[in-house]
Amino acid sequence: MAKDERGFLWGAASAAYQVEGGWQAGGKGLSNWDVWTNIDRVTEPVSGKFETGNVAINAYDRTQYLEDIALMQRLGLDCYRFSLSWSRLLPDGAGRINATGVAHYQRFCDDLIAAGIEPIVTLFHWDLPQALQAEGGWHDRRSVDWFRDYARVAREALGDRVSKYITFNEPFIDLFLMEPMIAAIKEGGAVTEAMLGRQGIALHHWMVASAAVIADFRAAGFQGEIGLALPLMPMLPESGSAEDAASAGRADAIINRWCLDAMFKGRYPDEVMEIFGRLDPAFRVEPADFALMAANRPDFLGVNFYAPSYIRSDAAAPFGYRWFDTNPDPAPRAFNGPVRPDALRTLLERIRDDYGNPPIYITENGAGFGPNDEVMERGQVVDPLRADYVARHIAAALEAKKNGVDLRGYMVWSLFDNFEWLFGYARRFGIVHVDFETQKRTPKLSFETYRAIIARGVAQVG
Ligand code: GCO
Repeated sequence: MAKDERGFLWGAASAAYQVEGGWQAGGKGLSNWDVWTNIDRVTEPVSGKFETGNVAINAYDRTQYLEDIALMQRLGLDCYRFSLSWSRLLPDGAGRINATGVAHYQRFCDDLIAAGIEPIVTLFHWDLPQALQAEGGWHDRRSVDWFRDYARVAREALGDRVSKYITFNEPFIDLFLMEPMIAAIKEGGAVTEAMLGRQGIALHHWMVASAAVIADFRAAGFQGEIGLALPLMPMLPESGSAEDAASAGRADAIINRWCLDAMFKGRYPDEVMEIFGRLDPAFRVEPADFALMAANRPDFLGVNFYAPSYIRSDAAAPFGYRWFDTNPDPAPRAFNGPVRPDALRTLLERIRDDYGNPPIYITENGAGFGPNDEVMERGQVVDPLRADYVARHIAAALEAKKNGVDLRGYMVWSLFDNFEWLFGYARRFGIVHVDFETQKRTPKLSFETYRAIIARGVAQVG
């Protein structure tokens, strides 16, 4: 039961590979990230260190996670978003079900529910069973069926414990940032436009698989809500030039509208069809694929928002623009970009206007800052920049809600410091500090800030 008077859900988000650890515990199979970190050592070139999610923050361990759930209760959370490790449920990717993995997630959900916290499950947050990766992963159209089978196993395992699912987390970031960077690290080269062109095929498979699973869930009588979580970034031209404006439009089509159009309009933007059709002849969209998407609109959109992105035209760069590394904004900068809560409000209002005002959960929002962003003071971790970031983004989101956006909840990224992918443990996003040597948790100032906001509820904005 939501504690907020209008049913608004206050939550926090995480992902299996970033928190669970227990990489070989309880019959779990290997995932692509287990291999990339332990064998290919992909964190070294980026973070300067060999780091893995083998232990992470030990969230697979029940003694540990019960302590963590107690912190969630103290914070006042209504919901906790986490992802399932596919290779924990199906160690070989398909076929044999691992009963220990099933029991783990059942018990974790039961423990959350007993604490009054609703589990929100992400089916795929980037860790694919290695057996499937070796078969070609998401580039193989069979991945649609692999994902459908896995999603069915997950749904049947969790039963009525879970009434909100997210099929995929952040198609664009995983497929266009992480995977190409990892390929470039392994091959010792740079990310090329041809590599990105090929990723379009994988993204198409995600969108088909998502629509297929939504159809499957409904056909099986699932009564809850099922959606996707997208990384949405307002694309701001770096200058007033016509080239930068055109590039920002193109970036918006690829990064934002591609998946939004798929979800809510059952098609892809013309620019996407043109660019990806040209880059790779294997990029094929069957008419039936669009029909499937159109017939299976998600129940909600999960918005992952960190920062807007500045776009600079550059004929030599993939798709003719650079992004992420350009930032003329005078606003302070967090790890993921300039701190611009106004851009969150504008984004939410744009979705309201362009996509028929769908129900929205903010499924991730948070900030990683540099090494000096938080200091230990008398046993407390003081992180004023993150506290301010969270408070201002919530205020902006509630402003949008007041302006008619159908906003149903807010989940902070993240409750705990954790394994930040290629950056290893060097980037901290938690509102709870984790000592990665001892696993000791220490709530930060931002935890207290968020706790006070939750206690006041949505009524705090008009
Ligand atoms: C994401 C990633 C998270 C990151 C977070 C901070 O969904 O973007 O899923 O796993 O940790 O975004 O960069």
